[in-house]
Amino acid sequence: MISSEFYNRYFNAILDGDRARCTKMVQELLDQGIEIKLLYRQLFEKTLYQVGELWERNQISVAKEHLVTAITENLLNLVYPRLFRKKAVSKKAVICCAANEYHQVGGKMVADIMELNGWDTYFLGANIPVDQVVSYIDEKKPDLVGLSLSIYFNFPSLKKEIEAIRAHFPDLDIIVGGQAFKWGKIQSLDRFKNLTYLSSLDELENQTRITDHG
Ligand code: B12
Repeated sequence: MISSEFYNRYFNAILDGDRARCTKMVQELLDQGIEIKLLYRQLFEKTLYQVGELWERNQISVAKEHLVTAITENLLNLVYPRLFRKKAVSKKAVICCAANEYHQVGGKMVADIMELNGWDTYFLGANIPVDQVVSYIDEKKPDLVGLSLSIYFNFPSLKKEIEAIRAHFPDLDIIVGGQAFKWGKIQSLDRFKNLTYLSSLDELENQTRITDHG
């Protein structure tokens, strides 16, 4: 649990653009052995959601919002050495955002949490053209594809992407998630088989944890 006092100090530092201070604070939490999921939800995600609200109300500039995101993406790299300590499960996942979707931090967290659970992940980032995703899947032959969507008006792109993946890989498991689903699963996805909407990193972990290492 991250205390509100710690959070407030961190939030002020990141709004102030103080990357060195934020790095020190996150390193402190990592040295104390904080659970990564908790760090992601209670520090990084909470900060970005709060920044989104401030931005929406015109209380911070676009420049500050960009800076906070850039610092957060940088801080995610501090977690990197912790990601590969788990026993491998011989499973591969390709994670990315739909075409025209530029919000990539959530997808990166998804890839990291799966990596922590032993998966080999390939995180392609934001705004990937559909044909590129399909050919990358063909190259890597993953066990699962994860698609992140933040903006509801990008839903047609997501659907197109799922249709293209399905056309080439009819049985491949697909998971979807992100803020575009905050009112729940989107009904028109029901027609796709082997497609699961996961509402949180906890659900992701439960679904993708492999107990049989054989
Ligand atoms: C940073 C940011 C941007 C950056 C993104 C840069 C980057 N490198 O990612 C930039 C500047 C590009 C951007 C652009 C826009 N943005 Co913006 N942005 C944000 C902000 C502040 C933070 C996003 C973020 O990283 N959140 C933190 C992550 C960790 O949260 P998350 O994505 O929800 O992910 C978590 C879960 O959802 C889940 N998850 C996510 N994906 C997946 C996938 C799977 C498979 C699973 C299992 C789980 C899962 O796991 C994560 C961890 O818990 C948000 C505010 C907010 N509430 O998030 C607005 C926000 C998302 N943006 C918004 C808007 C409106 C826009 C623009 C339309 C603005 C504009 N007029 O241009 C454009 C759209 C661009 C596009 N086409 O995509 C709105 C969206 C409203 C809506 N729901 O439609 C928000 C909510 C701001 C607001 N309060 O209004 N944005």
